[in-house]
Amino acid sequence: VAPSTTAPKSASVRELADAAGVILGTAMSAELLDDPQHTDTLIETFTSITPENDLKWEFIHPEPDAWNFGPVDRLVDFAEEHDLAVKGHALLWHQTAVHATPDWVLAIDDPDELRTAMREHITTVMERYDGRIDRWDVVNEPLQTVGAEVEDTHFRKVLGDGYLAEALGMARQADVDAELCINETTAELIPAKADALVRLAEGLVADGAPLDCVGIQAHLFGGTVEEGVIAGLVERLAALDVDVAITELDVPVLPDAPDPLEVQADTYRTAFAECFAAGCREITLWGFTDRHTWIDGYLGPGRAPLPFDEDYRPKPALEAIREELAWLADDADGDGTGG
Ligand code: 9MR
Repeated sequence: VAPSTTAPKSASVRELADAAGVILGTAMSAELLDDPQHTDTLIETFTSITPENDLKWEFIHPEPDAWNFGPVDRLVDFAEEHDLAVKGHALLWHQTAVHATPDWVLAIDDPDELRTAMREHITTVMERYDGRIDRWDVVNEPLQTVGAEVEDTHFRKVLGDGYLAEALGMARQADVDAELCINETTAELIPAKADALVRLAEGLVADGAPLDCVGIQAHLFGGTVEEGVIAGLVERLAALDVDVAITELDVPVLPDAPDPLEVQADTYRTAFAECFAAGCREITLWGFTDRHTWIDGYLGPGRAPLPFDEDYRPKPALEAIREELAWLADDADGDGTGG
């Protein structure tokens, strides 16, 4: 759809994203579908959802013959009803600190058996949501969380470095139309990891693996992001001819700093401005209300990382997002002049 050149002054954030021709997404769990305050705000603000947890192997396929499709089915139905896109997160994710891959998979040491389990998992999930989930994190966090090496996951231990290309190939066979992504954390915080991510994507593309997109998660733990870092990373990845998106943005505040909400708004503004100027077509936030955020469990309460407060009231960060999208909608001809 060609973006319209002007958005009405009273436009919702969602309308502005549409007018700008970009995807504005949020993560959500199926259990929040029962909270109308949550769904009303979401529908008015976003154009896409990502299941926060319900699609992870551990949840959707906990035993070899047990499938738990209900929560994702509900999310996909909700999305369709409200004309939202859906991003699939994530087909493979193994990290020892996070139990996203079930033990029965981690117990498979035979390469052919593991390939069979991967193929069955990827194919069953992707075929079920064929045409309804248009882009997928095929592999989440292939690199070390803090470090710049390829993470030595169970899949890599058994199958070698080729497991990434193999997984992408299985996904392409399961759904030829879907966009296939890898998704990585802390690359915007650790320069050596940014280099490693670019090298990894470059290698996959050079080997002919079906890689269509790279996600930069952007959990901005420091509360700010150094100017130019997001633009630089997006440009380097986009130069490989893959789509680049911010996929899990949140910005915990530094509670003792002066004007924490203004600093947070500025950080959202920088992330939006740099990502879109450097060629992103999507920014997805990891939730949208401080009432429901993984950051409470990870960094402790009170870090309020999202653009709506605990009572779903818009914060300065939402205004910053609105202004960036309005500017982009006005600049829908893409000449960088705002008109
Ligand atoms: O927000 C998610 C949290 O509720 C889960 O407990 C956790 C483990 O499955 O995953 C969180 O989401 C992560 C995402 O899937 C991948 N990137 C990092 C996110 C924050 O940990």
